[in-house]
Amino acid sequence: MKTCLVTGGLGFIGTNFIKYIAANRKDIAIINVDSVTYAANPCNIDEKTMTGYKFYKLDIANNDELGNVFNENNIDYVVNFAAESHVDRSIMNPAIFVRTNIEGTLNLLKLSLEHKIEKFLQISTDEVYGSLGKDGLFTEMTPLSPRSPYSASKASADMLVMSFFHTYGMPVLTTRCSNNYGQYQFPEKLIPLTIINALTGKEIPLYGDGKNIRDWIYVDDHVRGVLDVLEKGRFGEVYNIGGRSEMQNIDIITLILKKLNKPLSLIKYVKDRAGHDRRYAMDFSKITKELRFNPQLNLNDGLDLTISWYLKNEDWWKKIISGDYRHYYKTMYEMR
Ligand code: NAD
Ligand code: TDX
Repeated sequence: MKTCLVTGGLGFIGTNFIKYIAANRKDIAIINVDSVTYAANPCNIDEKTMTGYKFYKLDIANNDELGNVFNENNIDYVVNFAAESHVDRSIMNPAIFVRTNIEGTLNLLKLSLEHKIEKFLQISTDEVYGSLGKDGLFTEMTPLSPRSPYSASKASADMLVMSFFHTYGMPVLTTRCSNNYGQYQFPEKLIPLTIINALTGKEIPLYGDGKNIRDWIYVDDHVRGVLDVLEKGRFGEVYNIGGRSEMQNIDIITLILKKLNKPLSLIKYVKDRAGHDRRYAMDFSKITKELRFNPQLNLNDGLDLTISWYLKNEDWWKKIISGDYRHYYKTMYEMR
């Protein structure tokens, strides 16, 4: 039996990772550390269905509190999902991104080193590579060139992680993934925002000319890739994970509206995001060759599953749009 400390396990991808482990790896017990920000949902995880599960509500940047978690448990693996994750918010308030994404990661690294954990996996993003033009793909060799406060904080964390490998010989791994979508995603991100606005008859703000491109991956595929890297990855290596599903924002919104049988007149072109990265696209041949990873779901089928989840789980998102965190559902366009 291994014990895995997952941070940010009440957020979108962390939730899906924990559920995947619970369903597929009876030999891994989960300790979930999450400070429960607006992006978390304590109802996501049903503790009764999980063997050996423990939850701690705390900030990963808090040395004493996180230190207690390491002292109280025999931790084998650390997987760091916890982050401030929304680019628009980083433009308005970068300081919290530095605190959680950089200082929090450093704290986690120091404690992991002190407690000689077996593996440390940092969950990073394609955004650390910057922005692509019409052609080309990001490889693991692409120089880091972050352009938003969010991606700068994630790139800094990645470099700290690598520094612990080179300086202290710590057993670290890094994954960098493209844009995720699927169940449990907070509706500040493009796909759930589009679905929920369409269902509630609200305008869908489309930034700039709407032709920015993202490479979409269904969250189940991402978490499978994360587990592959945790179990079989080589220390000190970075693994790109992508969906092989590039699409312009205007096209993805149009597709969702058509699937929901809603009018395209809901789309509202608005002022562009500052420093808006034009295109992300991943070369993930390394993880495919080394670990035999490939995404299984195409974008069309993944969107069908996602839409049907949001249709079936109205309670989940209605609590967000009308509850304590409703002001976070206001799009950044409405806030600026
Ligand atoms: P999310 O915003 O949905 O969830 C983040 C979680 O971290 C929340 O539960 C929040 O409460 C928790 N958290 C925030 N600050 C914390 C702190 N100081 N201490 C403890 N917990 C804290 O994010 P997500 O979309 O699930 O992303 C998870 C990770 O994956 C992030 O590191 C992100 O950079 C990375 N990533 C996300 C995407 C994507 O498309 N969403 C793509 C690639 C990489
Ligand atoms: O209202 C919107 N209108 C719009 O046109 C929103 C919220 C977004 N957009 C555009 C901006 C992007 O080009 O849609 C695209 C996707 O935007 P987001 O959902 O905000 O994601 P992005 O900025 O691409 O970053 C995401 O993927 C990489 C995650 O938020 C990051 O955590 C991850 O690292």
